[in-house]
Amino acid sequence: MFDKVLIANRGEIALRILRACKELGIATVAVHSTADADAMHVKLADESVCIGPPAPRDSYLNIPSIIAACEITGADAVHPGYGFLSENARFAEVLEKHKIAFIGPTSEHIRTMGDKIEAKRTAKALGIPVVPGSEGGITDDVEAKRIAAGIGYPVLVKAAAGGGGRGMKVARTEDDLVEALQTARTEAKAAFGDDAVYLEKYLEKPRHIEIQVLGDGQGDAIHLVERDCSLQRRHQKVWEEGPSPALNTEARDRIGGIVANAMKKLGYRGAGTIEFLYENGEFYFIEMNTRIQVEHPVTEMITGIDLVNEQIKVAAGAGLSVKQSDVKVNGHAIECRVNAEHPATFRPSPGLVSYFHPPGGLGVRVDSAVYQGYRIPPNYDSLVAKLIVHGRTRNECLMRLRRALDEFVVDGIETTLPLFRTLVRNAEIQDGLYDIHWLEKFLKAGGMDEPA
Ligand code: MV4
Repeated sequence: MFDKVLIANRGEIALRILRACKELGIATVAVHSTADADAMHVKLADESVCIGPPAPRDSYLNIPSIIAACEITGADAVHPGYGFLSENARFAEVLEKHKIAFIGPTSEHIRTMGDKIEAKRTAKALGIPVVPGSEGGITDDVEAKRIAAGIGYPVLVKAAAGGGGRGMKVARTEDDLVEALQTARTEAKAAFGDDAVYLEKYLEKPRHIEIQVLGDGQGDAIHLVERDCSLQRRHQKVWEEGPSPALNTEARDRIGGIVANAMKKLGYRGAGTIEFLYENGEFYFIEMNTRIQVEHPVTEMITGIDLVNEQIKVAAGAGLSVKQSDVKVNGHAIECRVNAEHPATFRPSPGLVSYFHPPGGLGVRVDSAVYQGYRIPPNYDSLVAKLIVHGRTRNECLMRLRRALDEFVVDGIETTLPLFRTLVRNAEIQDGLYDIHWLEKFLKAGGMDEPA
């Protein structure tokens, strides 16, 4: 096992990783920017190193500074958390060269899944159902028209280097297509320095369902059922839950089995998420994330498995501590991402948290690095807290979530708590009847507007 882990992240996920390390008896090193000198992860770690100024590219994304922090402190492993360097293949490669363990998959698997065309090709070859589309990149318009005619309109043009929805264009006719290709290529080149694009059948009203996996890197892998992340705004997840209200046991076991087998064949190491669109009873692979995700506690609450603990163990060369037959769905969990934003306009609201009272009680978990008197810096994401609630049934979970949201007090800044108090009382949400467009339509229709 590792002696000392450097946590190359900040905020609640840095605390989450710290906790897993402490339970394993591993010493921790926090790294921080000058804006984060007062951050909770710095206070709780055994050691800390300042790695640069507030701008992420000068600190949390600065590979030489982080490697230097490893050398200075003698850390033998790095946990990248999510965001920042978590899916940077070069970072994983540099660590491999320095004989420092990267708590995540191989740099090769990160690179493959980072290229969306390559990821789709790989998924298909591993027996995972994919969205019908071009077999690879699209280079000329004539070929694009031929492929689109074969798929049938509407089609979606996506950037190979994209993900998270950037550089996507819908084409409903052949005329649209020429323009969509042009715009997508230009945007992809500007955003990612790579103008490769591909085509897919556009699914009109899918749900976003993702399967959690764990692999030991030696040919064993398991799935830990799904999370439904359909409730998003501008490609930012807002509410995640598991199991999905849209799946039955048969569909869950079928797709879970396919995914686990694929990860065994790939020899995948660590935690990963296979993202699907789900429409009319069918699953369509879109992307794979090769990191721990923000919403991982949903899975932890319904399976009882500590995902970060498993990540650390497999990175150290130990096997998984759970078998597929140990994975049982117990009840239901919902996560609300409480952001420092106005609940209707989503305008960021950083600043001093003058009062902070998180909820508690049976089935309530709050993952947060915020404390009373903490000043949320304007330089990073606006996550204040993840409220994760568990119940024996979805109804019990909703009931408990209503209570927990009413108990939660954050003063001094605006938060999205009022949005969740509205959502948890909405009939369609209560019935689990929502797709990937539900939340944006709800907001556009004035769902969060002040009464006149
Ligand atoms: C799609 C799609 C419809 N059809 N692909 C958006 C982010 C990226 N990860 C994939 N995305 C989508 N891909 C096909 N073939 C619709 C979306 C999409 C979406 C997906 C998941 C959650 C929210 C979304 C919001 C808008 C569009």
